[in-house]
Amino acid sequence: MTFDAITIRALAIFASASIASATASAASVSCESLATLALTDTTITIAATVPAGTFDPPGPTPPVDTAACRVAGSIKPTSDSNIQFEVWMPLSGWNGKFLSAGEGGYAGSINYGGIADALRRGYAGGSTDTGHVGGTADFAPGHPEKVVDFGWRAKHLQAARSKDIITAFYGAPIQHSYFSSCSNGGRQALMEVQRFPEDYDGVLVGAPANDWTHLFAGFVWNEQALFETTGAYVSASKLAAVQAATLATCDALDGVVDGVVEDPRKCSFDPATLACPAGTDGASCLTPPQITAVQKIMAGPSNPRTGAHIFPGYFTSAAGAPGSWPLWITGPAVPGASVQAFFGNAFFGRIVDEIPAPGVWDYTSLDFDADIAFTDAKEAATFNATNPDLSAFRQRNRQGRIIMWHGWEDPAISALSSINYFEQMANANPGNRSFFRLFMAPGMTHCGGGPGPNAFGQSLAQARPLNHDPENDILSALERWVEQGVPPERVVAVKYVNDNPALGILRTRPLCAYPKTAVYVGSGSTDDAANFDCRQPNNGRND
Ligand SMILES: [Ca+2]
Repeated sequence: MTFDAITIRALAIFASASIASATASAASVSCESLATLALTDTTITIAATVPAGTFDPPGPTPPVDTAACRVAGSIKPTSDSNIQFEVWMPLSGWNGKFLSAGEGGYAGSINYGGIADALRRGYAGGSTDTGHVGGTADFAPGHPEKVVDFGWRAKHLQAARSKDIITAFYGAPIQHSYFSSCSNGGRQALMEVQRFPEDYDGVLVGAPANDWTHLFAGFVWNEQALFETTGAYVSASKLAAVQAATLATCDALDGVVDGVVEDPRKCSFDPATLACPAGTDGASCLTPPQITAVQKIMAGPSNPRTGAHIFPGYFTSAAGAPGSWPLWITGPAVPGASVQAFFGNAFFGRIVDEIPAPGVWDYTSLDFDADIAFTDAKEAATFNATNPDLSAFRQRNRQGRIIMWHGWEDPAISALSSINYFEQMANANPGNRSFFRLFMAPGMTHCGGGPGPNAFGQSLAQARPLNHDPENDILSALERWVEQGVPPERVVAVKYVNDNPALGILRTRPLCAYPKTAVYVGSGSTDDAANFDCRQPNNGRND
């Protein structure tokens, strides 16, 4: 045993956590020796040193550029389970911490991009396929245990085994564990907090799909709105007109004409103002069935018998942007082709109704009364992470901290869903401001993108290069909150020219801890975050 290793062991036992964190940065055993680690229900399949730049993940993800020990394994909590997971540990410069990635959509593959991001920040990083292969719901019919693995079990077991492996490799305790992800990954983060409050010290929750059954009902609601009535489909050119008309009505309400609506709840845009002259059609006007379709999408689904709202609708100030409504909501001019319709049809067809063959389920069959009740009774306990009682996470030995963020113009998961959950949580958790904060991003679409400032370190790809400043990097802000007790009041977001960091910064703007919003102070450039304050809205809660 080297002097360094002895020092590490001694510090782990006797010294403060912060000193150990700074010192325990190198391995205490060989990477390859981890192949024989005995872990519950787990088989280690790979334990190998990976030199920087030599592992090229499938798809567009670039090679992992940090030298690391790669451990892969399979966890089988049931006879039908096969949860593949990986944990990668930097060979040098470990920051003493674990950062789990999440997996978007229907998951089904290891998130190597998220692992690479964690390694670049000095973390041990991990991910799981959540128990099935491929980003569809094809795994589900006849495999209820695999559905549970995807719903919540895999992420917990991945966290537990990853911690076991990291501790064995470095021979030192993990100082802090974090989770950062978006969309289904945001749902995973809230699920972990609600079911397994000891798994993470801090979670970064992006645009969560946490009200899963109702969100997916909304996907089919939009499909019906666009395709059940002849001529209701809304083309991309018409959506560009909807966006322009929305901005003409509402852009200036926040005091700055910048193509972004700071709080779209204050914008009352009526698509009927774009009506084509009676009996005509055109590229930038709406026919009566199209007006009805846009109104339905803006309203969101409701129960036809009781009128009860099922899920919030969508805003329109970025409706024409390429990655916005045309991708997620309207899609090509056939049913089942938008991203929402793909996800919605697969959920109700393959998971709820367990139809053995894909593509059979009829989207027109969904009834927003009995079918939603049936779906909730069968699936909500597995998929929904909507429990507002976070007292176990808030009151754990080391108080847990949550930062949630959401793009106001999200075309996949309505931003109002996160606000609804935040308000429910606030009512259920007195003192919530001490452990849970929400940051809304005006003009941002799903997990990034859109006309608003949309890069604030929510993933390393959406951070300023090599910048780990908690003032403009939201993961660093979470670390500072957990480790130093400094709550985040604002995080400066960047809008790059054409969303390309290589082309330079167009604008910076603070994202404010909800319900505060960014207000222009009245002098200086409106492209500079320094000229904005975070202020309480006149009618907002003052906490
Ligand atoms: Ca504006």
